[in-house]
Formats: sequence, structure tokens, C-alpha cells
Amino acid sequence: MDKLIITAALTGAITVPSQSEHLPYKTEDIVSDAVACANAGASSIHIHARNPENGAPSSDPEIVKEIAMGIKENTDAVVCITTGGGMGMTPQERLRGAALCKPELASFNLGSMNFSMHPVANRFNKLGWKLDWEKEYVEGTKNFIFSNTFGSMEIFAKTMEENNVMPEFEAYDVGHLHNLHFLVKQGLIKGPFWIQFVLGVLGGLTAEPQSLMTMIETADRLFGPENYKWSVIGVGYPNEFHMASMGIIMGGHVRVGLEDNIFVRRRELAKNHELVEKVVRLADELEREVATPAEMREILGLKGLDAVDF
Ligand code: KMH
Ligand code: ZN
Repeated sequence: MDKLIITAALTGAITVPSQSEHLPYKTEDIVSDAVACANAGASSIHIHARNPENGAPSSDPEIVKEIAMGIKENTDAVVCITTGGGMGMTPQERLRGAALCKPELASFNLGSMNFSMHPVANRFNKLGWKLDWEKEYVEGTKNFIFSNTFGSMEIFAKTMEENNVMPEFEAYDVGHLHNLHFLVKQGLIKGPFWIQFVLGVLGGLTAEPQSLMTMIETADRLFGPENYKWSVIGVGYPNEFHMASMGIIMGGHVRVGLEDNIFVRRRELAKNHELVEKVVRLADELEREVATPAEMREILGLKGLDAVDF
């Protein structure tokens, strides 16, 4: 079994600051969370930019670059830049950070879907929102379609190839694996693949063991187990730790972080590095060694830090 790759997804574009005082959105806070996560055992850091003034999701490539540079100055972690972006961003906006920085990895979302967190709004409508943009943003997800058409996936594939960026495929449902299979048949994508199974989004497949098994069985059938590596994201609590445990024992890999889940224990808000520490403890109990960034680069055949543009 490979050593365990742990990815920390620090802030995303879905969690909002009212949900957790620990959600980083100032550039220096995102960088310091990244360093703490790398020190705790994360070999990869998945980044999104935020407006440092008000915490709103941003696609500003200069902010993305500042974050990536800060991480590179302080750690040798693999930086994965989002191309999922946030609500209301065009594919071109979503690609700007990756095209500028040419990271080792960038996310590549494999299909369109509902992507909602509107149930969260009910709670904060009672408790009160900290920031003026949050209510409309969160309630807006009720009618949000996360758009990843075949037309835009073609643009994502070509842009990543031109910039020598390896995709980190995000599959939220079984059909997304068939979409990847189609893109491969079209000659737009070449293997081997690095796939995140994203389970538990409202609009996608649930974070249940049966869902993960279905994703693995489907990917094995479509690509062959030797042609891809997988990691799992359990969105929400305690999904994150249940899916992580399955990833650990099944030879997959794991992503955690405040982008996906805000609790480290029941009713206890997490700091990003505490989520990584918890997965390291689980891995230790379950007798799985954790990969260093160098080992992650070897497992996935990444181009290396010398070949990035930040
Ligand atoms: N927000 C996650 C559920 C991306 O950044 O491209 C999926 C994600 C997408 O990380
Ligand atoms: Zn993301």
C-alpha cells in the first residue's frame, strides 16, 4: 500500500466566516494555516483565494500567487490551486490562478450539478451573520448550478495541458467518472489519473460507505485500478472522518480542512491543522504511514517544485 497522502483544503469558497472564527481569509492567515497543516502531516495544500478585506471568495490570480508563494517559502508541500472557484465565476476566471502559477496540481471538476448549502442559512438567519455578503451568498446556493459543461471541461483540459499542470479530478457522483472516461476517449486527457471522490455535497452522492464503494468499483471498471490513484473528501461532520477512515484502510488517500468540514469533534470548531492531526492519529491507529511531500511527488509522478511559476 502507498503511504497516505493527506491534503488540507484550508478555506474553499463555500464555508463562510460566520460559520467559524477559524476560517482563514486574510492571505497571511491562509499561509500560516498551510504551514501548520504541513507541519502536522499534510503533503498537499489545496488553495482558494479570498478577498482579504471581507472574506468573500475571489478569483484574483495575484492573491492566489501570493498564497502559493507564501506556502513555498515556508514548506515543500505540494500546492493544488482550485479551478472550481466560487459562485458566479466564469470558467476563464476560475482558471486564472492556475494559468499564472503553473502549479503541480490544479482541481478539475468533472460535471455540472446542484451544489447547495442553503440549509445553513436558516441557522444564521436566527443567530445573525457577521459579514454583509454572506446571507445572500449562502441563500443563493439554493439556486446555484455548479457549471462544468463539456465545453468548459475542454477548456480546462487544454489550459492545464498548455501550462503543464496535472489535474486533480473532482468527482461528486458516478456520472462524473463516465465524463472523465469520455474526455479520455476524446483524447483530451491522458492517464494515469489522480481523482478526489467528493462525497456529501448537497446535490451530489452521499458520504456513505456504499457511495465510496460504488465510486471505486466504477473507476476500477472504467480505468483499471493500476491507472489511477484516489483520495476521498467527506463533506460535513462526521463524514470527513468516516470517509478518511475508509480511505486509510482501503489504500486510498484523504483530504480534510475547513473547506469541507468545520468540526473536529461534536460541537467543537476545528482549526485546519487539528483536522490534519486527527487524520494522522487515525492513520497511526490503523497502521498506515503518512507520505511526505517528496513521497507524494513520487506516488503521483508530479513535475516538482522547480517547474512551478510562483
Ligand atoms: N469545495 C469542494 C467540495 C474545487 O476547488 O475545485 C470541492 C473543491 C472544488 O475543492
Ligand atoms: Zn476547493
